[in-house]
This record gives sequence, C-alpha cells and structure tokens, in this order.
Amino acid sequence: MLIFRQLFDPQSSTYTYLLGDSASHQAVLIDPVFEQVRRDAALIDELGLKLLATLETHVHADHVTGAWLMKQRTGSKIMVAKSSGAKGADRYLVQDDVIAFGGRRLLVRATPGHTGGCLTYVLDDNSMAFTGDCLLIRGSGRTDFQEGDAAAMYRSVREQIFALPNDCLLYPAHDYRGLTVTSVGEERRYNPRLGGDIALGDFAGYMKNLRLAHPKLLDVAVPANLRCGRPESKEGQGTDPAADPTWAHLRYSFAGVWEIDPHGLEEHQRPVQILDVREPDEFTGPLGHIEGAVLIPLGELAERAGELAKDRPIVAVCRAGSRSAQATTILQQAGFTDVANLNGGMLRWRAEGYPVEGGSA
Ligand SMILES: N[C@@H](CCC(=O)N[C@@H](CS)C(=O)NCC(=O)O)C(=O)O
Ligand SMILES: [Fe+2]
Repeated sequence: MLIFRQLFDPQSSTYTYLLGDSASHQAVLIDPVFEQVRRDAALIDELGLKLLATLETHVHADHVTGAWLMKQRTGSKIMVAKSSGAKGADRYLVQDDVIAFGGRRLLVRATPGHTGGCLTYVLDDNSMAFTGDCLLIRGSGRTDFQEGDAAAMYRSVREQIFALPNDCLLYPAHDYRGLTVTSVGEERRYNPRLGGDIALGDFAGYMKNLRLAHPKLLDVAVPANLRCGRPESKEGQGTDPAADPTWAHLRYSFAGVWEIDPHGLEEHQRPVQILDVREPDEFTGPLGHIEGAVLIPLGELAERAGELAKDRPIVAVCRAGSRSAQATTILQQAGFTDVANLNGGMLRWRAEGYPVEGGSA
C-alpha cells in the first residue's frame, strides 16, 4: 500500500509530499522546506518510515530546501535535476530516470519552463504526478526569472503532463489559494493559461503580463538551493532551526510537542522541575505522584507560571500525558524555553515501574 501525505509550509505556501511503501517502510520526500524539517522528520518517524531520499522538483526561488538538513538528520540522499545547476547532491536526475522506494517507483519527466531544471515525478501506476512549479492548479509557475521560458513550459505541460491519463491526480509545489490537488483531465479542459485550444502565442502573451512581484526570499533562496540547502558558512551550519534541545533526550512529535520518556526523566530528575498539572485530588489519589513534583492544576498554570524557576528545565506531568502537553504550550507562551511533556503521564510512569510517592500499589 502507498503511504501518502501532503504537508504545507504556510510561510511560502509550499507543499511537501511524503510517499512511502507500507511493506518495506521505505519513503521519499518531495520538496522539503528548511524550516519544516523537524516536523517532517517527526512524521516520518511516527509512521515508522525510513527516508531514502529527498527529491527536488526544481531550484526554488521563494524558500530554502530542507534537503541538506534532512540528510544530516536521517541520512537521506539528495536528488535534483542534472540540468538544475545545483551542487552537493547525491544523485543528478534526467528524463526517464527511476527512483525506487520499496516496491514503488517514481518516474522522472523533465518539464523545464519555470526553471531550466524543473522535473515532474510520476508514480509508477500513473495515478499521481508531482508537477513542481510547472503546472499549478488552474495556473502555472512564472517564467520571468531563473531560466524562465514560456515556450518551454508550454511544451512541458502539453507533451509531458497532459500526455498522462485524464484521471492522473496532479500535485503542485505551491498553491496560493489553499487548493490541494487537481487532475490532468480538468486542467486540460479548464486551465485558463494552458487548457483547451490555447496556443503557444496565447500562453506567452498571458505570461508576459503576469506582473508578479519577485519572491521576497529570491536572493537568499536561489544561492542556498544551488547548494541543496547547505548553509554557506561553518557558523551557519550551527543555525539549525531544527536543532534539538540538549538538556535531555527529547523527541519532537508531529503534534508539535517535545516529549520525554520515563527513562529520560529518571536520568535527569535532579536538575529538572517536575510540574504536575492534575487536580489536587488526583495528585494525592491512587496513582500517586513523582517525588519532588510541584502541583499547579492546568487551569491555574497561566496565572501561576511565575512560581516556577526559569533557569531549570520543566517536565510537565498529568494522568495520561495530554493535559501536560497543553501545559508545555502554556509554559512556552509564558517564556519558558526548556520544557517537555512526560510521555504517557503517570500511567506510563507507573506501568514501567518507576517510583511514586503516595498512591496505592
Ligand atoms: N509572494 C511570493 C511569490 C511567490 C512566487 O513568485 N512563486 C513562484 C514559484 S517559486 C510562482 O511561480 N508563482 C506563480 C504565481 O504566483 O502565480 C513570495 O514572495 O515568495
Ligand atoms: Fe519555484
């Protein structure tokens, strides 16, 4: 079975696509965004997948790719078009190349026009294709910078994308209206730039008059993406927005919470503050509580956060780990940085045999 997820970066309206093979657990990630690598890596981990590669549809002009950063975290190979001019990739792709993940494959089609090195990735059974900034939903990528070429784009769309079956679903690299998917058949019919009887001259005229402002990040993104997202300087390599906290062994969840396991808390129990956010009767009830825990019920936490020390990490605890996850959000809003949730709460803590004060056996 195919595992498929469409992920969104709100800053640049970019879509990142995760494709995995459920039998082998192998996966690829199309167009990761630098700032979202931690999120995407958490999802890959939670789905039990092994990331083989990140695939670029092109050298992006509006955001920095997460390819290099994802490689640091997961060992994934960086793949990009040979004609992109990008340096530092592990594999340079050309027309008809095949990228295998488990029993599934993506086929490479060169679709230049937005840039000279734009690729479309087509799934083995032609059920879906990832068009990058060539064909967008009822639109197309712009052709006015990088190696933009309206005639090349017209040919790419007509000869490579519209040649796919009508029911092939098309997933673009961006949508600025929040639309998520289209199909070959509907774009052939309804794309206002490229569908129906529209000729190359019509398309070129349309594109010449798009009148779009240049992307805000153009001057930063293009050079960085020509290095596959590797920061330029040694210092820059330390500025990893996904750098994990070092005060304990934590895990970032796709839900957006830093989690600590009972074993990790046991190792760090001395220097951290344990914050129990249950109600007082639960704190003294049958589950007991962790030695040294401070009790502030979740409903009082926003007002009473000042009672906690700012210079020591905080681990939030509740019955099953959900109220305490919300506590970490409240604490972060109150300016605490080193905060984690005890995964599974008191139930897991006790189930794994860690000691409690009070409570019943
Ligand atoms: N305002 C956006 C512009 C984004 C932009 O120009 N996107 C390119 C893709 S890299 C495009 O082709 N846009 C087509 C469109 O906006 O219709 C930004 O600053 O990043
Ligand atoms: Fe682009």
